[in-house]
Amino acid sequence: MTKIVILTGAGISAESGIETFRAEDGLWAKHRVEDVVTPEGYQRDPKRVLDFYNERRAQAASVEPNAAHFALARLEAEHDGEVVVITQNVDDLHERGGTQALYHMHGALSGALCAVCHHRWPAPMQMAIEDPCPSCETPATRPDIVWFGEMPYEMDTLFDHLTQADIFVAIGTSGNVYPAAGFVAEARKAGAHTIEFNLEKSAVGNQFAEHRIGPASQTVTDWVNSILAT
Ligand code: BJW
Repeated sequence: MTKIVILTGAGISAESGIETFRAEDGLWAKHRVEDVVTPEGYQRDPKRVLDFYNERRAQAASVEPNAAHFALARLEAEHDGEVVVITQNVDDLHERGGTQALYHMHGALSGALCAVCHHRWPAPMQMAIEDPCPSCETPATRPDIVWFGEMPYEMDTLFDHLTQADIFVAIGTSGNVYPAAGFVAEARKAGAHTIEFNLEKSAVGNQFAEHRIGPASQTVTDWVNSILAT
């Protein structure tokens, strides 16, 4: 039975209406990386960081999963083998599309984290720096998101999945951010067939055996249909 491991990035949610990071009009055209996605940026100006994520939380709640999210959920339900989705995205469109075996390696907008005692709780729609931690009561709330210089979540489990993969697929990710950008190399080392879905070849595109160029809603749906037909 074939094990399929799928890495997704911002491109899979783009057709739902969520901005990517590195597009010309993407998030990094409007915000400085060091201001909003680093622990140092949060220390300097926590309100700016909470506002950045409050806006993105509201945006994510206002959109719907697209055909690519639904196709991956159908693959998981109907494929005669294991399907695991690892997402770098912090939105909940995979869950709302029906995917169950899912890892949020960069955290989720739905989570709050205490910067002092590391207690976790569900994030309100609008987070404010005055919000006390429900456990230690310090007003040090932050989103439960992995910033640059922090360790992505569940790495040991993710590497275990990668070493067991028969097929490794990356969808809508630019291949600029590690460790996710290194997953294709891990999967190849383990003997997996590798396929990249993107509008263009990514920064690590040369490492993939196969490319499907085009919008994910179309290319991923076609691929899932072809896998389920065999
Ligand atoms: C479509 C489409 C459509 C559009 N259909 N496709 C030097 C060398 C190597 C590493 C480092 C280095 N210096 C520092 C590092 C480490 C650093 C890093 O990688 N830096 C690089 C910038 C060089 N990484 C870290 O710090 C990470 N932690 C870490 O490494 O810990 C140590 C460790 C050691 C050993 C093992 C393991 C770990 C943490 C990284 C945290 C990333 N955080 C962010 C922000 C937080 C989340 C959030 O707010 O949402 O995560 S940055 C941002 O980039 C976000 C994303 O998840 C991530 C990836 O972006 P993604 O998804 O690829 O989006 P885009 O916009 O870049 O690309 C979209 C793609 O979609 C494009 O290709 C489009 O073409 C495509 N597309 N429409 C198909 N319709």
